[in-house]
Amino acid sequence: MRAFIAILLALALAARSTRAAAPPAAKSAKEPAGSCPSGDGAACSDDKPNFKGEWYGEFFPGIPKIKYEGPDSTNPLAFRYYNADEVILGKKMKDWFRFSVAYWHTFRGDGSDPFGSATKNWSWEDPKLDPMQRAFRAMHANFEFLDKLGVEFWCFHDRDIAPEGATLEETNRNLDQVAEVALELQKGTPIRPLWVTAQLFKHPRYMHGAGSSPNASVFAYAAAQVKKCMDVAQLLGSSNYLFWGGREGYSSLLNTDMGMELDNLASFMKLAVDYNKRSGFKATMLLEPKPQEPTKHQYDWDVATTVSFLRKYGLEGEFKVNVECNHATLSGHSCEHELETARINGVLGNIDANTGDPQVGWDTDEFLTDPRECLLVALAVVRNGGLGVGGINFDAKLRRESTSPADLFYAHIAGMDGLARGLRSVARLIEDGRLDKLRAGRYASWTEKGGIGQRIRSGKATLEELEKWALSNPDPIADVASGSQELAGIYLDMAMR
Ligand code: XLS
Ligand code: NI
Ligand code: NI
Repeated sequence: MRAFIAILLALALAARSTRAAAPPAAKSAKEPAGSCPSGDGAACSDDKPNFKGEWYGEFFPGIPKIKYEGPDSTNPLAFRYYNADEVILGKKMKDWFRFSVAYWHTFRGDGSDPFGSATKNWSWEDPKLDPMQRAFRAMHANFEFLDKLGVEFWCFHDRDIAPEGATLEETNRNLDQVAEVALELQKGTPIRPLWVTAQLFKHPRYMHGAGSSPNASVFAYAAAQVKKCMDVAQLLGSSNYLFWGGREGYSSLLNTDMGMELDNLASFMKLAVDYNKRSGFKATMLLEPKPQEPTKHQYDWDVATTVSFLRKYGLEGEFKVNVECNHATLSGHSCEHELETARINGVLGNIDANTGDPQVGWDTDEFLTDPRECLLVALAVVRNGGLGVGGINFDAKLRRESTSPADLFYAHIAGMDGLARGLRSVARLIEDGRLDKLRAGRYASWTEKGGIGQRIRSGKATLEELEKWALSNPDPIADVASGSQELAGIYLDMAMR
């Protein structure tokens, strides 16, 4: 009877969640029966072994492991371009990208916005359960999702995985308990966190910032939170530790001592860098620039500003940057610009792959799927020789109106396929070679043997010498060639398929 009810529930859920595009429903009664959405966990308790008394069933019933089926596939629950183990430009696709799922958007995002409440009824967020039970369930859902999607990394804030308690001690205990579940679930799998970060922006204590707070006790509390978060990240084997300056910025300069706030923020970073070394964590430290939102001005405005901050405070070499495409456009740049700025400064460490909406002026965190943008992001990754221990995190969420569990799969498949398609285009572009040639050709006078360009680049030329050179040579106008930007565009277009 129990099993029968569970099957009915699963079927009802599968039907409700697949109205739009119909993924295959659970095939037989022998398969794990389903998602048991509403605290009726007991009904499913026979389906899979319990972990520490916690029930879990299948959160995505009817969704198979996502496979590569090639560009002609008409199955929306398959990859058309992403083929994890296929070697492109000397490296497996999965190693070029090191895709990662953002825990906060995918498992804790409820669709609420300033004008409306939650729209998603995820089975792991059953309101009848207490916050810790929900936290355990969400973690199980995460591992099922990663396994089915074929993704080996995930990113999280400490407060995404475990709720705050009444005291810091209790909060830390909550975090330890959920981390223990994650540790258990990752055993025997390649799944690890890509980066971990402390959420230093939601609680009202951080309303004026954390590391840049005008209040020293808030700084100290935030430092304690970072230490604990780094310990958890180390326990789970995260390769990177990230800072995004949620509220590190200001709303008005009238009441802000910007110099002091920046000095303090740098001390905050130094404490973390020091602990990273002493604790043996040895993660790659990342800083994620963003120009505004939630504050009017965020201190890590863009990559160039962030690099200048790091240099001013002697932190160069200690941090890389995490470029988020939607943040790039908010700062008035293209994602391509931010990636290139990071690359030429030797600090491109990770990418939060997402995009904004051309008509909406904030961080809408949409999945990046535009073929041209995807090509440019993939090109930046290839030019950088990969992302090392970094990767591509989907800091992106479903639209508020997308409420089916299957939508989480469609969104990630589209994001992964978009970049995979971009990478395939990059391979064609490089093989064709004409774009590289066009670009290099524009700088030929700098590399010409014995030419004035080489002399200048050697750093030995003087103004007097150059004056003499200019007086004894014809006007360079005869040498100034076309930039052929339109032709460059055609080469790019030809590679895009
Ligand atoms: C917000 C940021 C945030 C960071 C992690 O805009 O993108 O999600 O990636 O704190
Ligand atoms: Ni981000
Ligand atoms: Ni963002």
